[in-house]
Amino acid sequence: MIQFSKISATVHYTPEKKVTNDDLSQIMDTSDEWIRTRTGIANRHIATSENTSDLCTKVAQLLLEKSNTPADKLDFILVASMTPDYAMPSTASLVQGNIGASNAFALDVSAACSGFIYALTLADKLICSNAYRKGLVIGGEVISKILNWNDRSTAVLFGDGAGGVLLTADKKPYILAEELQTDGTRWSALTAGELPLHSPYSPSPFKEVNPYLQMAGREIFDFAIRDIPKNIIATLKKAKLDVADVDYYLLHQANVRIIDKIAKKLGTPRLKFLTNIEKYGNTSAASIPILLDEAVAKGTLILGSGQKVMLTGFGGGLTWGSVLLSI
Ligand code: B82
Repeated sequence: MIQFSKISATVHYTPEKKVTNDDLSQIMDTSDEWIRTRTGIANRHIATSENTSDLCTKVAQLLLEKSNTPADKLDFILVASMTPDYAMPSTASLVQGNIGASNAFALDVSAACSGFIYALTLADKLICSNAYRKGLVIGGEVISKILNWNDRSTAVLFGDGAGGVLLTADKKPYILAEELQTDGTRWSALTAGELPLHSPYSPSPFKEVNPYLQMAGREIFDFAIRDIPKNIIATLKKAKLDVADVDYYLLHQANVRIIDKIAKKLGTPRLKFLTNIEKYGNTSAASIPILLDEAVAKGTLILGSGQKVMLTGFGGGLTWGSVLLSI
């Protein structure tokens, strides 16, 4: 029997500590007005003791509880993150061990803010191959640990959090189309955590590297506005659907101005673009699953309703991509 994949549960989890723009203005030269008008951000959650695997483990446990799924029934766990606990083992391995998913293989997907979209596409293909039936796809980040807290141009933009979905096999397709893209020639516009050579056999002095997140703001802003509408159109074309056929657009929450401009370029009502950047800031790979779960919790999106939903991520790599759902 041919099988397809379906999102059967959504959850999210954020660390308890909330940090407002006013809180940040106490520790750096910034203001609520500056942050809000340029980005749409008012608040973010910052991890004080939990690492990325802790946030992702919480999401995994909540997904199992919500769907009444025993951990040993999972076939795979994919974690999308650019802020893993370790370079090795993967964050997904830590999650697999923590929840006792003894029959699941686990791996991380490294595609920055597009990570959840990349992981969801791979998970869909795993299930559509007929080899696997059930898996978790989680996006989780503790970006606060890679931020330069002395750089007000980046430190105010990001937040910590995690979100995820349970993907299960079904007779009919819920994922209608996917379109993933990468342009590795533009990688230097958005980077974090270079691991430099330092063996006795490499030339000294060793290269000095910036361990923190750095971004060429204008360059990536222009990338988002130019390349994302094209990607959305290409995804729709694959499903033989039009911009107007989509009920809701859930874009990576990088900056509210990016969302305004993409809505305008597509000629779609801005109301169709859900946002929660105000509450969470930019949570990278976690932004789309957090937004998705909040929309489901609010009743804006109803699992099993057939609403058409476009999920679109974009970020470091450069990577970008969309998944079109009949949710
Ligand atoms: S910005 O460069 O400072 N800017 C745009 C010109 C001010 C309005 C800026 C800010 Br502030 C916040 C986000 C971006 C941005 O373009 N972000 C991204 C673009 C593409 C892919 C990912 C991101 C991201 O931040 O995750 C620019």
